[in-house]
Amino acid sequence: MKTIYSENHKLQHGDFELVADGLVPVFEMPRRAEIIHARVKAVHLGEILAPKDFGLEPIKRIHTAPYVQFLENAWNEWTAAGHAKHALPYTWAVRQMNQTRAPVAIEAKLGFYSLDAAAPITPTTWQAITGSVNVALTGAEMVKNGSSGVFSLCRPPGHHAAADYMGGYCFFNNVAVAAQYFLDNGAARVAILDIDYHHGNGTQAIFYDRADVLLVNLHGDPSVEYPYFLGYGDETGSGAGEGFNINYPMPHGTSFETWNANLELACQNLERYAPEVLLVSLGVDTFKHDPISQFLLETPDYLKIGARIAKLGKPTLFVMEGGYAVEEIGVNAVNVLLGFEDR
Ligand code: SP5
Ligand code: ZN
Repeated sequence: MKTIYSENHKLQHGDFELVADGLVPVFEMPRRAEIIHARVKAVHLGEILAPKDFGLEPIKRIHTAPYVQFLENAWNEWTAAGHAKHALPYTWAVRQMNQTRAPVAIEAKLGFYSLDAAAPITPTTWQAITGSVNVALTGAEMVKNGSSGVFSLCRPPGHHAAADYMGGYCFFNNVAVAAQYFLDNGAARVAILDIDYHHGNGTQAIFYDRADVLLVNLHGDPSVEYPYFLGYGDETGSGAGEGFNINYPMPHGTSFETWNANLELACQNLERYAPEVLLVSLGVDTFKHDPISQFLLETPDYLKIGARIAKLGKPTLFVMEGGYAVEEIGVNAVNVLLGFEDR
């Protein structure tokens, strides 16, 4: 399997994120992608290619123009407003507040276009996030052209980002942009399987009323787990999209046995939908030693996951999402790919 990778991911390196305990050093760090990259090389997974530049048009098929412009200009506006440290939001437009009138002050825009304070904007965030989308799109183009499986080693991740907000370490929704790319280049039915520990709220929000993308999510129960406000089992899609969103929330402490039973149900739904192409939001924060997560999957389990996905028999684009047990992230993520290839 070929891997798409860009050194540009290193241009996203926040200092702090805001969690329940206050500001803590970022969990989503460059070393994550470097460890995965090293593992891809160590097991000779296949050729490693640099991404092509697809420009902003494919991004704007998913994200609103004001949001893209906000991200492009955020650092300059932030410094022009007299700030020097990395930009984090701290005021949000909740419920009865106006959620349609975009504010002018950069401090306000940060809150307007975010769901939390875990997506720090640094001087070089823009290059890193456009690079990450290009990694996904380059993999998508290769799958479109006939590859049976490609690994887009995206960083930063994307599945928490919606059409017009960032959060959860995500800025652009790489997997959603790639899914739309397939639809814009001849596919009629696309499926996304999201196996990151956290619910892919951004991907769900983007495709919720659409029937051309089946989204299946396996994740921690949102009543007790981030992103908290989306990801329940009764969220099944709306309008034309009714039935095309499937959630499998699971409690803290879920073992591989239980998780795998839900993967089996997820795969049966994918088989019924019969997509032309499958995208996998590949997070390995389901690992039992992940520092921010509460599932109990072990390293060999990831081989079995890859093998089950391969059984679907679809051209497959793997898009890297989360995983914060940094020293083990390479072996765990690449095990999914090795399992897919029956190695
Ligand atoms: C892409 C992805 O996996 N994003 C995850 C964002 C999770 N943000 C919430 C982090 C909560 C951290 N809780 C700290 C517990 C440390 N003991
Ligand atoms: Zn995650």
